[in-house]
Amino acid sequence: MIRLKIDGKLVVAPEGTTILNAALKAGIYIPHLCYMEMKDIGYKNDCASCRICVVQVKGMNRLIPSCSTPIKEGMEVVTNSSEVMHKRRVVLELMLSDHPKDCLICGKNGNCELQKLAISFGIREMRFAGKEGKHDKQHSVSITRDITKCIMCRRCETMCGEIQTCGILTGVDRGFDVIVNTAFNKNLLETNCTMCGQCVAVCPVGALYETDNTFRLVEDLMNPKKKVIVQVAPAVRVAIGELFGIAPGVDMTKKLTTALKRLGFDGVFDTNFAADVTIMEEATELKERILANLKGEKDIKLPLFTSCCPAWVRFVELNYPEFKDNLSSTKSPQQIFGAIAKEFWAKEKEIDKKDLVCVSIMPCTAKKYEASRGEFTRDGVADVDYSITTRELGRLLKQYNINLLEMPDGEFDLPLGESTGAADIFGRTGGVLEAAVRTLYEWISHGKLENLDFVPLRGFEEVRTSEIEVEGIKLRVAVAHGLGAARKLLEEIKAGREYFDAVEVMACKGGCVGGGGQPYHRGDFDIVKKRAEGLQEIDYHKEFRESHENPCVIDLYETYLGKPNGELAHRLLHTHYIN
Ligand code: HC1
Ligand code: SF4
Repeated sequence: MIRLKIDGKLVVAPEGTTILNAALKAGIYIPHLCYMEMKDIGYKNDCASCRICVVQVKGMNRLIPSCSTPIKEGMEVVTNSSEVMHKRRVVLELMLSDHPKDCLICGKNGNCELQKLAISFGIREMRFAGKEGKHDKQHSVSITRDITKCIMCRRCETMCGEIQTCGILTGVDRGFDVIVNTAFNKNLLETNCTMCGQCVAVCPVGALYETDNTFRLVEDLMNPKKKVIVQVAPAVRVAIGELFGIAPGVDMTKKLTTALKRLGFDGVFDTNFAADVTIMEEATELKERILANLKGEKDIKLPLFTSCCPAWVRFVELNYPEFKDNLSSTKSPQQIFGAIAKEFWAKEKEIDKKDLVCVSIMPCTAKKYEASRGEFTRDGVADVDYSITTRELGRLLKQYNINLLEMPDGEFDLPLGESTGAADIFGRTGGVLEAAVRTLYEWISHGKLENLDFVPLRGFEEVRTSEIEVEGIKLRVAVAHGLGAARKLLEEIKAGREYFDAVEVMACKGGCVGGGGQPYHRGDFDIVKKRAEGLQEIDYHKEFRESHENPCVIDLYETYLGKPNGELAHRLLHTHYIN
């Protein structure tokens, strides 16, 4: 352990700790901007580019960045001398000198870390005349880039390059024009970007944010010719409360359903219903492939990869096309919901599907892209018209003066609002596979599973593997979260060093609870973990915890769909992949 003094206070911290972390641990706040670290997922951005965190160290004749300087025995650090304060202010003023001043209409207005610093330093004048950048705003269906706002903190570059291993964003140009950009300033959609939105999740300013669909939704809600229905993803319910001051992980389902009805939706449904349907289809696919493989049939594509995460699907399509037939052909719950709503529910209610608007609320930016994919359109009508993120929904509720906390408890509408605990855990890493295994086990054994908790599939190790035995068949399964972890796993499988029957991948760390459209966690991964625990609690308390026990799903198959993966089910609920 190292002993040092920070602002006169004795601090003891392990060797290798930075001054910034030692100070923060000791309750001494040093403002910082570019630095971000999430130990649980191996994310560390300490390029020391912003210099907001400078401090004075006795015996050194210059100020040093506390985020990248390790502590030393006997060090004496001052974090708040007038010299430090003056330098920090100048650094901030220089940063602001070439930063656009359109805060009122910025995508991060109210959430911007630079804005917060400017407020706390009381900046009122621009003393330095900088030159604003030359780049235009660039829209994609999922993410908008306003790169003149880039402050070169490089958090997005670290996230995209080191955690997601996509390497889409990198520092380019010089002087006032320096920014993090795509190669040749290409639109994200023209690159191998997966739309995961993890760069958005860490961007401290308005350089990266979700492409907003709330205006479109308001227009649809006030159009008397339209019926507008909504589905809510599993991970949203344990995070939306954060936007109203509630702790992460608290289940807001009941209040949320009332709030959505007050917004004016004609039907308030649950993506979880469709997640249960996904399991009916995906477990069928998995069972068919495993049994065919055991019979020695040729060219059976195993492992089966889950395909409900659109960023993961795009990652495979663009980087590993040789694995595209390993992806389950079952559509994601978002898309299955849309298909059932437009084909089944609309007919039941005698609504022309052209007049039905299906909106999804997702923790994810890639879901916007998924909804827009051509494969999910029939007769010129999209299954899901568009998706809005948890953050967008929070903004919308506030605009409508709907305080989520004051809402009386409500329920989802039936039948597309009924769900099992297996569907809730879709929103955390490992949950889709656990849900599939619960059903698969009972289908193969024709018995009742005593213990529904497949604990080895849980947790936050980047790759988790397990062996499950059913009726003498040994199944080897794996879970990965984060695209870098997925890449490692794919390389092992490709090289023949690993074999699995089924693999779940979610592009975001922690699964959808850590999605790019969730309330900002500001580098605190415990928030993501608490949301995952919240979903687990919901699962524990559900009346049914296996997808094939969902009474409304059973009814849908009996009265409409027929057999899982049968003719109609296949036509409506399955898809194919490009490349
Ligand atoms: Fe997800 Fe899924 S779990 S992908 O993480 O399979 O976004 O929450 O809605 O579609 O159900 C996201 C979450 C979500 C789908 C489901
Ligand atoms: Fe990289 Fe994901 Fe951002 Fe695309 S959305 S640039 S893949 S982090």
